[in-house]
Amino acid sequence: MTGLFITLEGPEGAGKSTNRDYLAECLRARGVDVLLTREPGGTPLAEKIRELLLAPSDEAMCADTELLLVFAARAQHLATVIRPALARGAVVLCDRFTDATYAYQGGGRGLSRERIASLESFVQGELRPDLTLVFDLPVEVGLARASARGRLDRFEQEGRVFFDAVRSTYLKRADADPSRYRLVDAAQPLAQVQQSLDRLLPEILERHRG
Ligand code: T5A
Repeated sequence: MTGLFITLEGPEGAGKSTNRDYLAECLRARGVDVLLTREPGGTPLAEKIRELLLAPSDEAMCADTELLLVFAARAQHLATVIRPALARGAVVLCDRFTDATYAYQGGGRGLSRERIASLESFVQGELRPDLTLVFDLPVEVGLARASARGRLDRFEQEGRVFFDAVRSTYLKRADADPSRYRLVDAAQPLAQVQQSLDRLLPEILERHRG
């Protein structure tokens, strides 16, 4: 039995967590076994690494350190949460995964695609998401939503150039592989975003059955 691995991606404040919960509700209402998780994090140890990554600090974190921490958390998350859930046949809904590494450490920090790809193979082997929903919206709209929550984390304190690179990396990746990525216009009101997800449900259920 194998499950279905779905990741939700996009810039800050795109509505990934809100819509991950909505999608989970829709799937559970149809009797599907759903595991909700997130990155960085998803296990107690990986959540500690998340705290290191997100906390603003006086000591600047090197881009390579950031990259290795992201993949260290991912290795733990895959081994103890994601792979077991897929093995029992669940739909895994993961708020961010390796596309975020390409977008933030690649696009944002300027690390090479090859370096990220080699860690991706090392940590994940052949495992890639079956489906990736990219919630796209103008950078300023997402940042306004994220800042409305209060104190900004270490990534949210980055500047416009960083977030433009994050967004354009997501869009390029989605454009390059239409079989895996679905672009969702996340600037619309929430009810309309959720209607877009409703339209994706038959495909998700079909892929899970298939
Ligand atoms: N990171 C992560 C890396 O650098 N490399 C990696 O490999 C990985 C995995 C994680 C940070 O780590 C970085 C990227 C991130 O900076 P995070 O908290 O998981 O941080 O990610 P954020 O994007 O910061 O999470 P947010 O909570 O800000 O964004 P979401 O989840 O996209 O948005 P959500 O659902 O919390 O919504 C934000 C607000 O907007 C409202 C919601 O009600 C909420 O108040 N909202 C809407 N308002 C109007 N219209 C809509 N359509 C709305 N949708 C949501």
